[in-house]
Amino acid sequence: MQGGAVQLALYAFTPSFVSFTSPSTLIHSPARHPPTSLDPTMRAYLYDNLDTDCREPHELSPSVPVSAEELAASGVLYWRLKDENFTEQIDKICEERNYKNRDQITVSKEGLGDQFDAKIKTFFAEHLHEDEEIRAILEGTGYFDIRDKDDRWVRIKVEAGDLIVLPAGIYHRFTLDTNNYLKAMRLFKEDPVWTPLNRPCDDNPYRKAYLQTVTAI
Ligand code: KMT
Repeated sequence: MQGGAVQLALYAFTPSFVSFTSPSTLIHSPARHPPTSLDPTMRAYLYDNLDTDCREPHELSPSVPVSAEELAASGVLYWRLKDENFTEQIDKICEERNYKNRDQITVSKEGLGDQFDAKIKTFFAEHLHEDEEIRAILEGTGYFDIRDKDDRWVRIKVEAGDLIVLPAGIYHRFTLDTNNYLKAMRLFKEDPVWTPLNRPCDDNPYRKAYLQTVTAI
């Protein structure tokens, strides 16, 4: 999976939403390295929209899988790095992409203590951030749900060894699965900005810029 890290390094993420470059363009551009995003073990699929426990898989039957390329068309990047030395790769990525800060979060009753219920609720409320959300999953499992370019919920299963980048301005949410445990490294270009802006915030400039990038694809 070395190519995954290389591709990540090649993909010139820009700190400013104004100069955001379409990830799908880069993924499909003539590459010195073959795209590695077609990881057959990746699990992303359309969400069934049933109003039951969000920690269940919520997969349609039959399932409607969503490929890494389709995710990239929504500006979402996903890598499975587990076959390599994960920590080394993360360090390299941080250096190459200028992610200056990082911390860790353990999303579990034990890890969040009194804040658990409130945090879980906040994470699962549909929201956006004015910055990228970059998460390397260190332990455990969970789900990121993102709105695709057609405003459908896509569920992405994450587990130890995964790295996911959600662009600024995308509506999304996060939940644990029924294992109730996930430990993640959060990576930041600058100081951490946590503010979730709950939907609707369609007039937000980062939202508008994001929509321009996905409609341009
Ligand atoms: C967020 O902002 O939605 C999160 O940080 C989710 C928890 S980290 C896996």
